[in-house]
Amino acid sequence: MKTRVFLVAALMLAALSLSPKTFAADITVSDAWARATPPKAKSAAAYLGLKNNSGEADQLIAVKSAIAKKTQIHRTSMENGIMKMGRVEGIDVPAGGMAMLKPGGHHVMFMGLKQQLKEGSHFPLTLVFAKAGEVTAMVKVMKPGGMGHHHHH
Ligand SMILES: [Cu+2]
Repeated sequence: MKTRVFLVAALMLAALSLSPKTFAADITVSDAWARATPPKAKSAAAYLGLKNNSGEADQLIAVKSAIAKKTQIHRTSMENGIMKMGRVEGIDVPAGGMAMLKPGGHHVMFMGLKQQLKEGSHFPLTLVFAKAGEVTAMVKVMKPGGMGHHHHH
């Protein structure tokens, strides 16, 4: 009898672990852009909007790209009037809601750039979500703007 109960439990677990795929959270990426860099820049940042079309909260948990040695999720914040930034574990995307990565807030950080980001070019960026899995977006490289400098700490 014990074996049968165990088997039923195992089947239920199997069904549960399949459900994230069956009911995949649908994430839409909008306006992905990065600022053009000077020829020998070591780092760059990208910004984008995330829309969660599902009824389940999701979270951006990792970012991947081929343009840099390291690609991380960062957040810029003001501390005693000084702009700082650091790595964050993830960004929540509420059910039916949005998350914005924009200058002065969350951004995707490329460290150890392998190539110059030239205005008008595009590169792929893979976003990894806790529930929706991997979503690849094309990032458009825009004119270097007048936004403030990034300071590493
Ligand atoms: Cu950063």
